[in-house]
Amino acid sequence: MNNVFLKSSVALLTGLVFMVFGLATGYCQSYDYSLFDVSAESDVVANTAPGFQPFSTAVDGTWENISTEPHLGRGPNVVVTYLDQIWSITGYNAENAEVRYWSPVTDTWFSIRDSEPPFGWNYARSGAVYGTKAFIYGDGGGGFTGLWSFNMATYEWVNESPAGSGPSFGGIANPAWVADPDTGYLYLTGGATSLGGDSLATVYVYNPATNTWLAPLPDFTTARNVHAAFIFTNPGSGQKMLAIAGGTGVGLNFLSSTQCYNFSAGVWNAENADIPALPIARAAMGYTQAVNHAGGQELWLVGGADSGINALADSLFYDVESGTWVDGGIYSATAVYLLSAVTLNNEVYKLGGVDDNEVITGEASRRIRPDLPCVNHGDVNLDGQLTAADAQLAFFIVLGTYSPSYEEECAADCNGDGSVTAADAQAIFLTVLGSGTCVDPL
Ligand SMILES: [Ca+2]
Ligand SMILES: [Ca+2]
Repeated sequence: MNNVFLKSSVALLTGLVFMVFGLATGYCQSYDYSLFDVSAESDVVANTAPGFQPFSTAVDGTWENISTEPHLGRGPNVVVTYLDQIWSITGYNAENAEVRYWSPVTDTWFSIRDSEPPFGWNYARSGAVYGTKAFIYGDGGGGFTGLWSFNMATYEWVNESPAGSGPSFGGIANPAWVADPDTGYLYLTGGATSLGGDSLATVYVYNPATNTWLAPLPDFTTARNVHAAFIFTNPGSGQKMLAIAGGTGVGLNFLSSTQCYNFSAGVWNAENADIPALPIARAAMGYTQAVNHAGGQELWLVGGADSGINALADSLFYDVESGTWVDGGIYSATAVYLLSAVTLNNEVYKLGGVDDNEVITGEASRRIRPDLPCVNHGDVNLDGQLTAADAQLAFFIVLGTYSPSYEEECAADCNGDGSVTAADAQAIFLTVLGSGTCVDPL
């Protein structure tokens, strides 16, 4: 790596978050695109931990670029999904603080005019969605304080005033938010008291349905920030778990440990007891969840930095069913940390971040699921039954108003000719009526 300054500076060795703080004063965004030609420098770390499953393009899929986010994106950044689109809500980019969204139908970014937050650009690194709102909490860098939401339906920013007792700090730097789709609760895990401040082991719980801070969870064992958080179900016990992974701890050491909170028992299990440690210590990564073709959960980590503060170009996921970390492949963009990852139509996306030269890059990519059997059965909504709803959904795919997953698209292609047309929708409807059939009957 060429980043002599990073590696030689004692001040910067005080850690990633302090380095981010440095961006506030010494950083300027460059539009010299030659700065982005650093692909040859992308660090690829061999994941060789025992039990680690190596990457195979044929089996595990490939990464491809999507359109670059306008204004070079953001890093750190808050990116969420809403209405079959990817939304870049806020984060660090002193040039432009507009909210943007990306459509998979046209591979196009759209900027929302006059959508800048009242506080402008900031260091928000994570957020969570409930309904139409993306929630973020004060960035710990003084950019803004307290709980804020952006309503993706009305384009309104609101400084929320929840009931209950929330964080004692007006801001928390670099936390990891995660939403529980079952309860709607949003969990604000870890982070630091400020940029460059002490790491936290706290978990605050927000109920967006009632706009209330609920009782916090017990602290986890190792305080950490710029980490990952997930909610998954343990396939053995059937118990719901809150998982945290990686990040930087007190003393700004990079962590490979994981820890899981058992909601049923109300306790944090021992570190690495439920999910084995990461193959390497990693911080400031993107994180998101997806499911495999059998419906098993995947907990994803994308990019980030290793303990030498080298940006990482790889990805990996914890396969909940098999209990192993699996290599997710090298994403097809500049290696970055302080990026975000999201899942849309069950494909994992990597958005934004900063490269080894601390330059933001709006580069974006997604991981294409591997070739699978394409089953043309007409059950487009995959509920096991063939009804008029399947024909309707096929029509929406034809009209471009619904962006299907791989399985859904295969299902909609009733005649199996490789594309979804009105003829397929009609054939599905006729099959429902008993006067037709798809090429792969249910
Ligand atoms: Ca169906
Ligand atoms: Ca067809």
